[in-house]
Amino acid sequence: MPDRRAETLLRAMAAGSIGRREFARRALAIGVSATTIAGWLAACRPVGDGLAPAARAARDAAEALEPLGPIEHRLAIYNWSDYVAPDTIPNFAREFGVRVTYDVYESNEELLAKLLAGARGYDVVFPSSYALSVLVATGLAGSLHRAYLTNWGNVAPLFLNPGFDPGNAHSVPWQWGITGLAYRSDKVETPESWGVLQSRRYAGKMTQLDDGRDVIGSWLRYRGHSLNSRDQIELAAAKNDAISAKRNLRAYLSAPVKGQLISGDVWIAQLWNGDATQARVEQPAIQYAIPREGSTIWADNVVMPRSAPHPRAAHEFMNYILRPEVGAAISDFTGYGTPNAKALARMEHPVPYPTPDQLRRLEYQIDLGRETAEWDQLWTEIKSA
Ligand code: N2P
Repeated sequence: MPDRRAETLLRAMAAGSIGRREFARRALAIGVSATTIAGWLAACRPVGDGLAPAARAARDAAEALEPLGPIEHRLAIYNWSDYVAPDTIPNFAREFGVRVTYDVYESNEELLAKLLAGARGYDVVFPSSYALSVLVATGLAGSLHRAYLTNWGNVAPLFLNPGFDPGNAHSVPWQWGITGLAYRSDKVETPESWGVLQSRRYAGKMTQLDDGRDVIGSWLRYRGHSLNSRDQIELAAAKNDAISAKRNLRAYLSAPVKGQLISGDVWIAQLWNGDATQARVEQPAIQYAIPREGSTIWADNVVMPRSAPHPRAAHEFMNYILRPEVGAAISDFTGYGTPNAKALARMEHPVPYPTPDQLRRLEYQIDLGRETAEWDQLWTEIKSA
């Protein structure tokens, strides 16, 4: 259940005394996760900006028909760290005569906090599916003009029309990946199970992601449950497991753990597969395993905030990254999977889509609705234990 402050915010939104965006901004400020906010916004109709779905679809379609002006001379990008090839941006800047600024973040919460606080300067951002749901529900995601995305046909059908953005009205698929364990094969045996994090054997040399969904999800899978569980008993067990692993962990750390894996300060890290691949370039002993109990598969997206100051440049950028050779270079560098079928065919180190057998062990994180407040509470308790 939401705590008292969250309850007050929910009531205020339901009564109409604060808007959905203000609600999301304040909820994030008191520590409610993006997943939970997405769930609450979805549960509290009317959706989005107060418009009925049909009216919103009509507005989006009208917006999308309005032609954009000529390309602006600037583009402001806000992306996860280490999530683009080194030459992607300089090549775009040179070819299109655009000056690009590039800022980075480490989590969906960081991205949402910035946009919900009213930052208006960004032209393209890269939310995961549940963070995109928040941007759409709060009216912060701009509508895309498909007419300018002439390379749209390169997207593999599997990534089209996702449940979190019907018709891809607001998003272009960017990269997909998996959450598993990166490890130093010169220091430890292949970690076959999430249980390795609970063993004292490598105490102080292990990390988990700084991400409640991934941490609690790993411990749910460990006991054979769905990583989208809403079951009180399963969640309580996951919390206990997470806390018993915590005494062995050096930190909760996301992409920046790469440096510590390379230096040997960390031997086993819960990490996203592409970041592990990047680390392996510098330290060949770094390998990657999906624990036998299973894990997460996820997809991130390119989105233009509605307030983007340079919408034409944003569209040209999206169209540019959809080129086969550009998409291939991005995924060859990031180590992630490309949703671009034509790019996949050109990659030097393609990440194949998981086999049906692997897919049986992988789950997409779904929106947990109102129940995810419980998850936030658990994550707070784990972190402060
Ligand atoms: C960036 C990896 C981001 C993936 N280094 C998490 N969705």
